Amino acid sequence: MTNKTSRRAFLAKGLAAGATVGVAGTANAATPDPLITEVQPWASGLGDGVDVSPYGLPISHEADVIRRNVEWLTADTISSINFTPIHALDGTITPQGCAFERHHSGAIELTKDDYRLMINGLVDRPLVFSYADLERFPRENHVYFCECAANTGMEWAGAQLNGVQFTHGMIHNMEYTGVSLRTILEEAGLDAAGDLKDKWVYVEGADASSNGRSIPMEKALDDCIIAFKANGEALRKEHGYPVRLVVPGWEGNLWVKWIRRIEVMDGPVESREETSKYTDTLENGTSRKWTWAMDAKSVVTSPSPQSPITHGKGPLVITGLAWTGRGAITRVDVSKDGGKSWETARLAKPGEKMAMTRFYLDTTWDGEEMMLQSRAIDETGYVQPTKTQLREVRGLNSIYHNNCIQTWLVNSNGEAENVEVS
Ligand SMILES: Nc1nc2c(c(=O)[nH]1)N[C@H]1C(S)=C(S)[C@@H](COP(=O)(O)O)O[C@H]1N2
Ligand SMILES: [Mo]
Repeated sequence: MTNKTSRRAFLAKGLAAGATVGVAGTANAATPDPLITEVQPWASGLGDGVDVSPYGLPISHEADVIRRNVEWLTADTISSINFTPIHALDGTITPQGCAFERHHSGAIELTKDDYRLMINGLVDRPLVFSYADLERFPRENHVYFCECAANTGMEWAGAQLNGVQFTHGMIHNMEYTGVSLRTILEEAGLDAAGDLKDKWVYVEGADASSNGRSIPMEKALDDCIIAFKANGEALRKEHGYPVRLVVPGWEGNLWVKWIRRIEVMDGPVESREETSKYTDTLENGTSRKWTWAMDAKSVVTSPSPQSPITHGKGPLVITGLAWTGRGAITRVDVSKDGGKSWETARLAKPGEKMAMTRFYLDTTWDGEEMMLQSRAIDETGYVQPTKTQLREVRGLNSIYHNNCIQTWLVNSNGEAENVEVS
């Protein structure tokens, strides 16, 4: 029996029995519901005309679906981070208005008129592009996730933050429109660079921090995008308006916002952002560097601490997100018993490269305690590790690149909390 037919059978049974199980659609038809039988205020007058809100905002009843920060994490909000409310979203596209922000020196305001993009170094023709110049090159559209390398970084030592927004919300997934970095590099000409195999590009932003990072030429020529639109509209100020770099599958720190300069070089710069930061210190005190790709990861977004079960026993939708920086997600498994047994979840769509995948487990809950976990598998065959497996390789000194399996303990009231099952 498929999930769909079993659910239909359940609903039919509920209706026949007079329905006390609390599923919408099973209300007793013998008791009049004033919401149906009485003329309501919203049907007794007229609604708003068009243009009451020339650019629409979420309805006030959804006012809690917002980015949030964790005050004690950083000294101030200028060099800080906030988190996407992934517990309250569905599908895979993150609306820009609630997509997490990470700034090293605050979000700057640049106009399209003031915008310049320089390309120099080992190129045939150093060039400067205005915003209008960029718009004249052939465009591409792609959906990609952007995950900060520090996502889940507070969970290394044990369960810490009580909500998936805070444990996993340093991620967003948007459709980008822009010009491929390859197009721009070829416009400047790469003959001067000679053999491209060991060449790099150094990219920096127009903000005070500059957030400079080195990227191997192979990646620069592969799939990076000089993006000026996200989800169909201009980038928001906080995401790099008017232009940012998109580096599919690689850590968010490389996605330089307000990008102002690209230098073709014969080696990496070893900037602050790729030495003292965004490296992973191992148990023996040495650090891994150039850990660019985000490994396969997944998390149950509901039920979760900020999204408890409120409807009682019966049909329950367990859902979450999976992603990998090494291609596409091929399978997600869900466990209700802390990883002892697993069921394969339903993917809303086949996994797409370097983009988020939504999964569902359509199930029945009888009020039993659950230790909910999810485990992602990607097209390389890589399986998302347990916390123990990750610690065996990485020790306890790391912050970045924590992709271990997350556990939510759901009690008989449907409330969930962050617990460690290693
Ligand atoms: N110019 C510039 N680019 C930047 C940053 C920055 O502070 N300045 N922060 C980086 C980091 S660490 C991350 S995780 C991503 C976050 O992108 P977002 O703010 O759009 O979510 O941008 C990256 N690009
Ligand atoms: Mo980041």
